[in-house]
Amino acid sequence: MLEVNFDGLVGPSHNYAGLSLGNIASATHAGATSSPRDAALQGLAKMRRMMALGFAQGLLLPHDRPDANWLRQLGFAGNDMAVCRAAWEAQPALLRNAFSASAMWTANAATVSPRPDTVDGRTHISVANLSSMPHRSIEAGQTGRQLRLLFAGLSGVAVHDPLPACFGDEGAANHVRLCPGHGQPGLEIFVHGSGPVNGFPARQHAAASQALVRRHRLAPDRAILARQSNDAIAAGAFHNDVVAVANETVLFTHEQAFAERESLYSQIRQLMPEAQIIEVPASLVSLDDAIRSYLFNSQLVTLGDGGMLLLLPEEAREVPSVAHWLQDLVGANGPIGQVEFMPLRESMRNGGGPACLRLRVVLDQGELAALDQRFLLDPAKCDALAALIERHWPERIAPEDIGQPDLWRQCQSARAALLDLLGFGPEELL
Ligand code: SUG
Repeated sequence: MLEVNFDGLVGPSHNYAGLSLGNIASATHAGATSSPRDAALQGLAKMRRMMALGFAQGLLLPHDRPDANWLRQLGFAGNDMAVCRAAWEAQPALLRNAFSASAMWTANAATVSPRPDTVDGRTHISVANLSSMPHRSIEAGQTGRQLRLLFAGLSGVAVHDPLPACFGDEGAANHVRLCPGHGQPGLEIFVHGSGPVNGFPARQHAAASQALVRRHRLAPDRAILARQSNDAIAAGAFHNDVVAVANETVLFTHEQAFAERESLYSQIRQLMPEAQIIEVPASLVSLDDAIRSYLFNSQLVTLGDGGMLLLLPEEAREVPSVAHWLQDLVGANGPIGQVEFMPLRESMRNGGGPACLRLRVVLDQGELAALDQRFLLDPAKCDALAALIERHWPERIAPEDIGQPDLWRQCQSARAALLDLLGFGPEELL
């Protein structure tokens, strides 16, 4: 079996509205001017790089923004433009939420338990409710529709509705899978926070993780619940994938990622003796440096020759402690033999690194062929997407632009052109 990444294509409304409490990059860049076109091209370049490395690559589509239906639920009436105008006049914050392109971070779209891990032999996928942040809570409906279309031809895949909103669930960003190989039974670690910590919310609730273990039909020896350390949340690790990442047998983590880490490590070693834990000590890379550089928000993948590559954001080599540590990592002759850096600055400024931008799904070749192929990429489709983005995506969005009807129209028509290019009917994803 193989692991396929589904990256979120950055939508035309990408902007810096400072909407995510506890996400330091989002707060730091609030009010800055964004470049949606660059953002989408940077994300697409990462997808192309993964394909060049030999991996199958898919995408999930930007959601309809501004989301006039959400504003209608809040009592604004009229056609889309009237609703947006009324919201902007009455409460601009509501329109900013309805305008967010946050669906690009597909690590938060859903949690995936591949079939080798489940008692019923089905792959279970739960759409995340993202209920901790208003702008992200809007995503679940359109995400669910895309995932249902994507997997419609696969009888062995169950796509579940989001959990009730009182149990905050942020998807795969708080889920770590260790396994001897993608197609072999693995060990799934569900990470939650308990908080708030220093005013920052714990976005993944323990009760949500427990519910996912049950509905995904994971046997007791295939699932562990782990708590994020309060230090990590306080330092800005609003999701566990900001301080840990795994691939096959390797867990790559910061020393301060987990509460009670020794007991977690011993549970992992007991249930999966092959596990290799690469822990970065706080004495060499502080939690602040880890979060600033997004060292752990990387894609860790196994290449054709069996060696592992860590695909990092460029920011990781700009932080001296991290750059030194990476040099030692590559020189150490351990499982991670190569590192590579990608420019993803636009997404990074909202707290989204390489790992945030992708949802991982384990499939076999037959299942890959049975997916809705419109969500899969090849080089020609990438070229066509790049040309479409150049033509339709706004070059920049300043905070005051968010109230402009011309921009709302441009975002709608850019997305319509995208759906048309990929062969989706206008109503199919709504
Ligand atoms: O949910 N940022 C996202 C970043 C998500 C990163 N995902 C993972 N770690 N997997 C968030 O905090 C900022 C939007 C704004 O402020 O305009 C935002 O939503």
